[in-house]
Amino acid sequence: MAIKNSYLQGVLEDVKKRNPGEPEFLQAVTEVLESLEPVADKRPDLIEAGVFDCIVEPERIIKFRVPWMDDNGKVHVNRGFRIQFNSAIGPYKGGLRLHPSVNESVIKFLGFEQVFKNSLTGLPIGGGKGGSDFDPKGKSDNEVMRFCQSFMTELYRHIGADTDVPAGDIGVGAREIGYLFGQYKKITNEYVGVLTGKGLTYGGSLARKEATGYGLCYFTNEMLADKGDSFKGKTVVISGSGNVAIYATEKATELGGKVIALSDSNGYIVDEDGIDLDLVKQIKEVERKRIKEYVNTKKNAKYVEGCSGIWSVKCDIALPCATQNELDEKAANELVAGGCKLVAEGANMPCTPQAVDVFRKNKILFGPAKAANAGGVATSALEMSQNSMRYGWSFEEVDGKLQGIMKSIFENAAKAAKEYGFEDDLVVGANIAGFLKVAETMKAYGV
Ligand code: NDP
Ligand code: 2IT
Repeated sequence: MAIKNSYLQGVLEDVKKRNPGEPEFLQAVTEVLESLEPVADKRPDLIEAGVFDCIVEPERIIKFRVPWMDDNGKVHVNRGFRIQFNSAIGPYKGGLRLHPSVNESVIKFLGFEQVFKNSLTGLPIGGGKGGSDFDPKGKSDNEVMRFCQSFMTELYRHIGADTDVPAGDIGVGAREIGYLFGQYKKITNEYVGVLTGKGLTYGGSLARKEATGYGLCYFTNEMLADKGDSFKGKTVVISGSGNVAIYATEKATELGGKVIALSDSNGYIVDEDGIDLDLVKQIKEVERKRIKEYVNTKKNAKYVEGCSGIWSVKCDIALPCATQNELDEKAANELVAGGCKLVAEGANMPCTPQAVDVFRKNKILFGPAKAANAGGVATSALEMSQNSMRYGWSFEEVDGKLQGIMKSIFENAAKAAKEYGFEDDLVVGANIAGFLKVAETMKAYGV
């Protein structure tokens, strides 16, 4: 889809000029602007108010040095980021990623996507993202603790329960959130909901750990139900084996699907009997080992080196839950050839634009990340609500709200797609529905 609207073409040209060498950010902006073309055509008032120009520029970029000492007394220096992208509809909200591939482009693309995703949840949260090029793999608990403490020693001055509320993402789970929250509390002498994904003994919400994976399956279930279908009897392939992949596997199985493959960045496992999730949790959550360990216990399963091959495994439903651009055109064609009927994104931007084109051409049902994986941040917003009330809901209450939120995200995205002449195109629908709430608010505030 090339942009024809000359105004939007100009906005995109400016973004390209201003952000050279940032391919992930440009990819995310291009996709959103392409799908906002019908809005730009219909709403000259938003153009006049400068909304399109403002929405592609982060409100604030914070970049800082993170020095820390390893167990041998050697000093290391990483780079930290927090990008406060848009606070029109609520405090900046979004995860922190710890991975060696983190740079400004990656955090900017994630922050930009977060603005629209958070709007889709219907809850009062703006968009932000942060992280560092620190690699937690192979580090001791003490090294991770020292890194997190150093990271928070700078970050604390920029965040706050009503200002900016970080959470987890790749490489950041309960352990890291614990160290980060402990340091925040120590520095500020305040016990407030400044992070989400917290442990259950210090203000965390029940069901937050499960929320992204569960939400992805609730969303997928809505896509299927809309076509008179369900998870029952479907074969499912899920990439990754982290937080999102594990709880997507749990819910897909509960809903009647059979998950037969999982991966990590080294390779993938196939278990035609259906993945033994207790074993995966033991390997990944408890022992923090590689997914290939699975075949040491499960002799009927196989392990294949290289993670991209997972998309050649025949399935009805594919849920990419690892990282950006992990599913390209070749992989999309393999999925189509294998009879796959639905792809929904648990990771952020896991499918390349060329892969999405393949799905469109072959009428594969496609659930974009902003809508399909919004359950995690939605439940983070529910954690913020509970912290403000100094109260906690039961697992069932939170899970019930999550189900309602995923259903309404699906309905709103489907409705917007239809209204703007792109029926069944949830990419266009999610982008338009997410954009409009933020755009109307930005217009209301004036320049
Ligand atoms: P985890 O760190 O728990 O797990 C990440 C998984 O993805 C691991 O299996 C990891 O393998 C794999 N992975 C990471 N980077 C790469 C890479 N470059 N190539 C191949 N595999 C890779 O992270 P999450 O499960 O939390 O996050 C997964 C995705 O979901 C991310 O895109 C994240 O942004 C998105 N997301 C997360 C939410 C959350 O609440 N946690 C909410 C919404 C979206 P390895 O161990 O080998 O690195
Ligand atoms: O990409 C995402 O939505 C997340 N990593 C979750 C963010 C959050 O604030 O819970």
